[in-house]
Amino acid sequence: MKTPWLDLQIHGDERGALVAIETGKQIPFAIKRVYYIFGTKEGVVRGLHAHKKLRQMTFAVQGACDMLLDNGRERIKVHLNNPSKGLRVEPMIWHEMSNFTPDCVLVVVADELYDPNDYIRSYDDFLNEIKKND
Ligand code: T46
Repeated sequence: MKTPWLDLQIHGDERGALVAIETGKQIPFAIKRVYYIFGTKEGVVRGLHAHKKLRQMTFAVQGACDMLLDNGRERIKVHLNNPSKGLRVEPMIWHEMSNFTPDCVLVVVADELYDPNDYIRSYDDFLNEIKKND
């Protein structure tokens, strides 16, 4: 699996840096929701699910964490530590986030509002869905 990175332009000057993300430009979907994860405790693993339909892009705007992406056949572990890089999390990708640094702020943009029914929280169910769609 190729790492689904998105490189963002840094608008930097003597004052510092700014990165913009806009629907239809850097983000290939209309953004309906933004959320951010911070203050994650040491040793915690978050995520542990796949989404049925949701499309997302994640950005470690501060600090670092790891993200495991698993399409049911292959898995890759990606280190997020660069605020000018986004990582795509497409539907039917099992994902787990770990090794959060104490200062990590993970910003996520999504193409849908929050819907608990869109989550597949059992890895066995996820694999069964993948097999069904083969
Ligand atoms: C994902 C990964 C990357 C809401 O009320 N609204 C929201 O939009 C979200 C995302 C969560 N919540 C509530 C539901 C839970 O009571 O916030 C609480 C923590 O959510 P969750 O345990 O799902 O968090 P993570 O870090 O395991 O997963 C999150 C997203 O939920 C998920 O869609 O792909 O980050």
